[in-house]
Amino acid sequence: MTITRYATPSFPLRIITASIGALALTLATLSTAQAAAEMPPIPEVTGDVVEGDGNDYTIKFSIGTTQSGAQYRGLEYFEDIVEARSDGHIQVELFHSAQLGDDLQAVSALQSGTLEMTAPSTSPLVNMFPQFAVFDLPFLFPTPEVADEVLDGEIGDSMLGIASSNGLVAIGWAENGYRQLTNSQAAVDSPDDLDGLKVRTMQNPIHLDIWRTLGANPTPMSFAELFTALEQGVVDGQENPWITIQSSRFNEVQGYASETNHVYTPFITLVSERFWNKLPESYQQMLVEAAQQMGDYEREVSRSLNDQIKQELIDEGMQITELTPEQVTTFQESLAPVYDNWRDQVGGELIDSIRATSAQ
Ligand code: TK8
Repeated sequence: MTITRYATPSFPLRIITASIGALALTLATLSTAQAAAEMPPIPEVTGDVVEGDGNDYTIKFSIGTTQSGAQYRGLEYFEDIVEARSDGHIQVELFHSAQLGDDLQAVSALQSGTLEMTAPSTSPLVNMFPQFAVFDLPFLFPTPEVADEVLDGEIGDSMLGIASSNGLVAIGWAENGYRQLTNSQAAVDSPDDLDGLKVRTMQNPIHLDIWRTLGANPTPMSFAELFTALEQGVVDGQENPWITIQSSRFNEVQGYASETNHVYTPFITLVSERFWNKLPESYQQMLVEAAQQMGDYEREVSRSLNDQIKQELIDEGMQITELTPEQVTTFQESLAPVYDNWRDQVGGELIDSIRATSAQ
């Protein structure tokens, strides 16, 4: 299913479109319109028109999250910037909800040159880029500001360099955000409540270790299969940021959530190297700037919506457990073995330098 983005998203137009489609599409469209109404407005495009090489280019940009999330909103800004600053010589086409493949499939499509851009979570890429594992360690980033300092500083820059290999060019960071646990069984406020709970994790060994250590029964799975797996009871629970929980409608099949904030996940903005090498340098530079602006804006959207969305989920009937500081400490202490298991592989110095950033 390809959804064309209208130049000026218009509510009535979307409704007309939806009425020919299925009810599910109507509901998705309505929730898009509602969520969009509360998002910080897409900024004006700044920066000059950039001279290219006279050729026209098309960027297909695919993501795994839905059209009503913060990530897609960021992509709309990216599209505005790139089309305006290339004076229309670069056209950007947006694809959401893993229409062109989940995180791993989209990355391999970049490598083979059949897709130009994607922005996956770092976690499923950890086999390719072991350095990304630092973002999977529990409770390492106490605030979004610490995450920003790491991503936008030397550590983040060096990781973009590392990820610019294997047919990929990494040009920026955005955020998926702090992850919260949801499940269909019962309220969770301590690791004891997790005993045997079947929890879907991202395809990542540290995440598996986290949930095993807490006593749950974790299963790695692509995000694209998750809603169905929850609906059919293949798994009891999953964990994702509030905005993803709402925009993927997980609350329709998950009655309970706990505000664990256990892991902060970035999105990394990737370009196919094959495509990159065709572009004149002026366009390459402009894409880097656009990715930076998209990342700043997307983080603003994601953060400004967090509390609002948590409240909306409560209003829609989800039972949300907020943990006391003591309960958070219990989770942190239970997860100490995960640090013992991974410290050497992830790099003790790296972990310590992030902790030092946090302490400032
Ligand atoms: C979207 C994924 C997703 C991630 C996951 O493509 O798999 O749970 O949090 O948002 O990257």
